[in-house]
Amino acid sequence: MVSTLTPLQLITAGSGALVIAIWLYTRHRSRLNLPPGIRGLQCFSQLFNGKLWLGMQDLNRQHGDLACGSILWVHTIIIGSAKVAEDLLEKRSVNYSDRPRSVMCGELSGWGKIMLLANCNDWFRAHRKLFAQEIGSNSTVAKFHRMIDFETRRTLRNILDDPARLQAHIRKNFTSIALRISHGYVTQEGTDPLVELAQTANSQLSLTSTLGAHYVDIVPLLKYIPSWLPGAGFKRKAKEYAAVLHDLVEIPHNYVKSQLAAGTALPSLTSRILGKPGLTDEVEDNLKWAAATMYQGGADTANSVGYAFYLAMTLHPRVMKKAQEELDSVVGASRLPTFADRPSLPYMEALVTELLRWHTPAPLTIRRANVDDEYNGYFIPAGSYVLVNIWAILRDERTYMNPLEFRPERFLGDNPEPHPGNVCFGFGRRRCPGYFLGQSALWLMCAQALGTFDISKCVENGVEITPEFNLVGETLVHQAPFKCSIKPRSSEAEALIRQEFSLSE
Ligand code: HEM
Ligand SMILES: *[C@@H]1O[C@H](CO)[C@@H](O)[C@H](O)[C@H]1NC(C)=O
Ligand SMILES: *[C@@H]1O[C@H](CO)[C@@H](O)[C@H](O)[C@H]1NC(C)=O
Ligand SMILES: CC(=O)N[C@H]1CO[C@H](CO)[C@@H](O)[C@@H]1O
Repeated sequence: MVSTLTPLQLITAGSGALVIAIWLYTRHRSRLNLPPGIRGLQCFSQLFNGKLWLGMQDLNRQHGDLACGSILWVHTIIIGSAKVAEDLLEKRSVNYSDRPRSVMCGELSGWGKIMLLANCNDWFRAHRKLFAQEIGSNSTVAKFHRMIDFETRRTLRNILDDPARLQAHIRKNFTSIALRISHGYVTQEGTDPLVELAQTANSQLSLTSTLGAHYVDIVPLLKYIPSWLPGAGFKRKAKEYAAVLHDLVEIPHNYVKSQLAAGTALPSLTSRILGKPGLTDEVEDNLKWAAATMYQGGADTANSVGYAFYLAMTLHPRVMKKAQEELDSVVGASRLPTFADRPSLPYMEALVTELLRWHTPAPLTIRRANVDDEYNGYFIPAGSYVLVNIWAILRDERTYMNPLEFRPERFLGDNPEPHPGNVCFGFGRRRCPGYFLGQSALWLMCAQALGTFDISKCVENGVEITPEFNLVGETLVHQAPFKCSIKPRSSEAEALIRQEFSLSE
């Protein structure tokens, strides 16, 4: 029978079958119940009208905690509550732990080897494991307490001497802590080349990873166009970014190698693994990228919160005084608070907790749905982007009373509100691996700052300046630069900051 069909008939029959198959498939899909929401250009303009997290919050308010939208033509699921985020990203984490394909950042600029952008493969697991061994719990972080203390004092001294450069000092400090742990590198006084490098790399990461900012992320085939063509500027940019990333990975790694050869290496993640017998190229490559991730990842998030702390204190003198009263009664004025005081300072603890709720350095996290899934009767197609609005969850009136207020008391007493830690560091198997380190380092920085400084609004020409809460940036955000006054609380406090403190006991 078949042999009697002409080629034309065959083609006609074949395309007829294809049309039917597509029709059946789309009919099946459109019957599946997508979450409520909007799509197309309307969605795009709502989402990208200013700050992405604000547009997303509007969408969730209109359509519920599981809404759907699209970023250009990629189907996007938008999550606006901790419950839905936990149900999907934690309980079903096998299927929601990959990141979307990122051509500009991950492939062309080379960032795909950094844990933040890697998919959940062996490479990723090896990195998570290195992080977990090094800083994955309170007890592993405890061995760094003295170093954190040392570095924090250095920062306070710098802030005291030059308060106008507050943001730079804080950035330098957290980068210094991370570099000590990852590479045993002690930053120089003043401008340090590795701190500058991390800063440059981080701003490039933020630029390239912004959703929808590069056509090549939407049309991956564009990555093959030659770089000399007009319109291929992104390829030349990517090359420039890749060179910076190469330095970020290689320079500190080679530094440790030369220190090891000279017998002067300080203990660190890198020196520990490099010193092991039987090191393979594969392990070394893994180590190099994991250590760079630690130094780069630690640099920008914690310092963003540290800088916001000074804004919170400037705007909320009542909270600052209350924390200082607690410090004065528990620690006294003759020494700086240390980690040993932490359990006896509940108000200080609540203050840092509130800081993590009030200011989120990473307002969103983004994943990719690996497989078709269903949640509460709604269909989630494989390949969708899954965005969680961390920022909105932490200021949701259903969870936090008067969420815009900075009020540490919400975490004290018999009926405390939920700790933001389960949200602000992300979810499931991708939860921030700097969770313990970040919280410890922040706590000490806040406690020592309040032990020694009065932070207040600054007065210029007789006019008091009230700074504003204003997040700037895309994937990683910071408070916009603001002015405040930072003065030692007393000459005794100033002497404490200037006191010699040696790293060895
Ligand atoms: C207080 C400060 C910090 C906050 C609020 C924070 C927050 C976050 C968030 C929300 C994520 C995304 C998680 C997700 O996708 O669910 C993340 C990922 C990450 N953070 Fe942090 N972080 C902080 C400090 C740190 C520090 C100190 C380090 C490094 C030492 C670090 C390294 C990383 C890395 C490497 C990732 C990528 C993890 C992955 O994709 O699997 N973070 N962080
Ligand atoms: C993940 O997806 C697979 C394949 O669809 C499914 O069998 C499995 O139940 C899912 N796992 C979870 C935890 O949802
Ligand atoms: C880690 O230490 C902090 C501060 O002392 C404490 O609040 C927290 O519960 C500890 N976390 C774990 C998992 O032990
Ligand atoms: C730990 C550390 O490096 N502290 C730094 C904090 O910031 C100041 C100002 O940039 C640095 O000079 C300190 O060295």
